[in-house]
Order: sequence, then structure tokens, then C-alpha cells
Amino acid sequence: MLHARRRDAGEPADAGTLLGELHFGPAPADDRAAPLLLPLDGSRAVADGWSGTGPMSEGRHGLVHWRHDAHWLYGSLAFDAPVGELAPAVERGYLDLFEALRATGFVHPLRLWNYVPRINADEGGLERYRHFNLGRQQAFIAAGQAAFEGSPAACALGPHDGPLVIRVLAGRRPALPIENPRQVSAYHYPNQYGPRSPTFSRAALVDAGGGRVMLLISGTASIVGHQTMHVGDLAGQVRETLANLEAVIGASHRHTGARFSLRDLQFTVYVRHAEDAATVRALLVDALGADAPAVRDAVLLRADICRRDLLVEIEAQAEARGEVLT
Ligand code: 3EB
Repeated sequence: MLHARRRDAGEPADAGTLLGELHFGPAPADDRAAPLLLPLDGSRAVADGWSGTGPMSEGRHGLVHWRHDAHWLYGSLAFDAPVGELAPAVERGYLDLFEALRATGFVHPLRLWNYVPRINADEGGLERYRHFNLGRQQAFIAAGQAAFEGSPAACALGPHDGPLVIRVLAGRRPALPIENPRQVSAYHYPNQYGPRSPTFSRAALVDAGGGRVMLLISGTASIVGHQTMHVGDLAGQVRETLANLEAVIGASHRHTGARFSLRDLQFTVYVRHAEDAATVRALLVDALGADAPAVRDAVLLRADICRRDLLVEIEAQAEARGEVLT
């Protein structure tokens, strides 16, 4: 069985069954693959952990450090991406990752977290996020991974500094990909957003075992069709982002008997300008109520978002009783 748990950094981890965790706030010294993302507006330092049922195996493959039980694998890698070599470095990193998945038998990436330092900076006339997309898509295709329909849920954020970090949750069976009917699939974005499209699905439905389903929603922003909406308007962007999350939940309900609701999701909220954090929190309170678990347990983090005109992005996940329908 797969479990997700967000804990305060001060509480103990589920040491025996932990597959891996991602720290927001100060990370343990031995975690080389920790993105530099700091909690905002009173958000506590947390660790988002994934646990299985054990017994656990642990190992390395190239740059990738992984832990798995019989059913699930969590992996991470970190590397420098020198100026002019971002795309090939990302391609090599992802190829290492896919080799690690193949060698361990967890060939299906379900959810990917990408942290690309200075993601909006220009390098040789192309934004670093677009270089990243080039290397990522090339690796997916070269490794025979689904690069379009069926690609994993993901997010891509930009810390100010640090190494490029990739984290993965993988399984032995594929997730069921979910798209957002209000948005063009990211893997079909037109080339005005870069020479290669982003490689991710809007969400993944995962049979977590024990009669439970996990809904893993990718980074979600104020995009309708393929266009950014409400440029320069923080409140409009938050509203549109929540409408998109609602649309993804609705789409997921056509593929599972499990029922999810916006106010019960676990939110991770990325805010481009630290000074917007209190406003973003107030807008979430207005929309969902201060007592909604999504608001109460939300973590707000400072990060650049992969379009310069996006001010906020929310990723979310939830677990409910039910089964995934095909
Ligand atoms: C978007 O909808 C916003 O490149 O992996 C969201 C989630 C975004 C994942 C990625 C990018 C990614 O296009 C950006």
C-alpha cells in the first residue's frame, strides 16, 4: 500500500516504511537532492513523505538514489546544469532515471517533481525552462517512455539557486492519466512555448492498494486552452487556478468511483513574489474557507513558475476509498 504524509519537520518520519520525502525548509545535510524552496507566510517547514509497506531496498544507479518496497519506488537525483549544457544535462539525468527504473522493475513513473534553478532565465536566446523541455522530451522518447498521452503527472519550479533536482514516484503498473477539459494538453502545446512541448499529464490516478485511490494533480496554473489568463492579476490567477483544479477533479471522477473535493486536497502553493504570499492565502480562505483542509494544511513556497507571466501555481493530491476504472 502507498501512503502519502505531510509532516512537520519537527515530527518523526515513518522510518521503517519511508520510501522518500521532500523537505520544504531546511533539509537534512545528507539530502543532496533538496531544492532550495523556503516556506512563506507562516507556512511551517514540512516534509512530504511517501511510504510503502516494506521490506525496503535501497540503492544507486548513476546519479539516482532510490528506495523501494515490493510495489513502489521513490528516487531522486541532483546535478549541475552548466550554461549552454542544460538540455543535454537534463537528457542524461532523465536517461539515468529511466535506467534506474528499468533495472529495479519500477518502469512506470507516476509523478515527477522538477526543480530547475533560474527557470525563467534566458540562455543563448532560449528560456532555461524551454531547454529543460527539450532535454526531458528527448529522454522520454529515447527511453521508450510515454512522452505525450500517458506521461506522468509533474511539476516544474524554479528556485533561485542550487542544483537541478528531479524526484520521482514510480510503480510497477501505469497510472491512469487525466487531462483537463479546459486546457490543451501540455504535451500538445503549440511551439510558441518552445521547440519541444512539456512532458506531463494534468493528473494521475493511482491504485494505492487496500481499496484506495490517489489523485496526483500536476502543477496547475491560470492557463485556459494554452494561454495564460489574468496577466498581472493575482486574484484572477488564483481563481482560474482553482477552476482548473476543480475541472481536473471532475475529469478524474469519470475514471474512478472514489470522490475527491477541492477543499480536501493537500495543496502545495508556489508563489513567484514572496510579498504576494499573504494575499494568496487570503484568496484561498475567501474561496474555500479557513477551515478547509486544503487551506489549513497548505504550504506556500517561493518559486519561479515556468511562464514568466504566471504568479502562482498549485499542485495537489488526495487519497480516497475506491478503485480506478479503465
Ligand atoms: C502549465 O500548465 C504550467 O513542465 O513539468 C505545470 C506542471 C507546468 C508541470 C512541467 C509545467 C510542468 O503549463 C506549468
